[in-house]
Amino acid sequence: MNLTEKTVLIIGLGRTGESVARRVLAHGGHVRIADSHADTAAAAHTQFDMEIRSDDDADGLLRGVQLVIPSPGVPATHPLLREAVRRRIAVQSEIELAYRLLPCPVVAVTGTNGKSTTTALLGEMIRQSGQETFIGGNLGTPLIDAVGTACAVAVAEISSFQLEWVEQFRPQIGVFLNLSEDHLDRHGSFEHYGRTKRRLFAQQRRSDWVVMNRDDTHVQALCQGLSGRLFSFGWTPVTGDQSEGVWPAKKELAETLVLRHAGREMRYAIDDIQLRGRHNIANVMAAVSAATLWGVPPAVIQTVLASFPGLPHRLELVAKKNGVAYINDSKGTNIDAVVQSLNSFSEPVILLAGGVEKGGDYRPLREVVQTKVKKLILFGQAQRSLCTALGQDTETLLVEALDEAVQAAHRGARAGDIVLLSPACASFDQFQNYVQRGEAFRSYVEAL
Ligand code: UMA
Repeated sequence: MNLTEKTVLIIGLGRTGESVARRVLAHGGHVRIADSHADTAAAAHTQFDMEIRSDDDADGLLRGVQLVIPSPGVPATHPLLREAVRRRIAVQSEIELAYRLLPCPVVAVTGTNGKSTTTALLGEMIRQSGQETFIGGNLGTPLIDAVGTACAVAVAEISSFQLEWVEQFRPQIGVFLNLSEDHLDRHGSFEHYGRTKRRLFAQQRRSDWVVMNRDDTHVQALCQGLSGRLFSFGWTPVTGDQSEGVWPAKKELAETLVLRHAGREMRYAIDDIQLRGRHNIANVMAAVSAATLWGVPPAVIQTVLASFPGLPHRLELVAKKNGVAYINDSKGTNIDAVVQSLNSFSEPVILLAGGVEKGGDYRPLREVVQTKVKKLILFGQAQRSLCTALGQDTETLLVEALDEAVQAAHRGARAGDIVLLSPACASFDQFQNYVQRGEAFRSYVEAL
């Protein structure tokens, strides 16, 4: 892809926008930036010597532009994008541009939950096998930052937002973890959300791999008709002599993973992994599958499994005070993630939830709230709808903000309880992102 002397309009100057701008400039292109919060964006990027304009002057912004790169947070309904499409100006997501500029292959992970953990674990397995490995994407470091590095492979977490404007993006291995309701405010319907995720695999060829969750009926349906070869993971053994796949040797208390591939059967011990919960066993199966297909030696896979500490803001123990464990699961931003997190505990849970709604139905939380949650503390914009959906299922308290929620949880907790921040919502009413929310939780807990 030749960017020399091309004028590129970047919409949104966050992490992605800044990385794209630097890359376009490095390739000899001209950059124009539009942001709906131009002043805030400019203040956050003072080291960035470039004009940042408000996004309301479509004509002026699009004049002479050959390529538009929207940041992931910019919806396809954005007037600038609509106008760019009307004028037949090329629109590409950051991952599409990155893919076209990258000299190395991409391994990509998508799904509703578990993407970051699986990406980090898989990336670490490949890295420890001796290959220079970029690990990033939606995880935090934009994929385009891999361009210009010496990496031999890029392992990337890919969100549905990033898949809205892809054309040629083609991972050699694509992992499809699961699909449940999320981001309906952006995608409009569950069907559209699923179809958008499927775009990750659309350009794959017969030589590529689709690692898929065979227990997830949505994933199964969306994998029909793909060109890549299917390799599946799930809770029950694959049957038939020729069958390939991964499964745990014990169903509930999984202790070993069995992997069958290319006429060989391998076993991996998973008793001592530090990742908590059944959902993480599925993430581990996905990572082990993709690592095997990439050619990582079994001994390396086993070593990484035993030492991987998990990621911050995902069922992260931040403190234990008076026998009460305080767990930061700020990345639990949708309903299914909270169900999975609650199912990881046998102890009574005081659940802290709330924030900005994403258009999902909270009712699937009811059963697990009834059985696991001794007290529900709700904060932020979504507290009323959460209370309407779940308030009758357990003792419920409404507070304004997270700091009050932590203090109320502390007052109501007894030794042996879990205080869990797993909000089921986005963070943007009171925080910049889930990371800032998780850090705030940690500091409120430390101050108790
Ligand atoms: N902006 C506009 N107009 C809009 C929307 C945003 O101008 O309509 C501007 C904002 O004013 C701001 C900038 O765009 O200045 C922010 O861009 P962004 O929201 O795309 O955020 P980035 O900082 O570029 O971060 C993005 C991902 N954010 C989103 O998808 C919302 C990050 O994922 C990702 O880590 C990062 O790129 C690097 O790849 C976050 C996320 O919440 C963690 N992702 C969702 C999720 O995991 O559920 C998909």
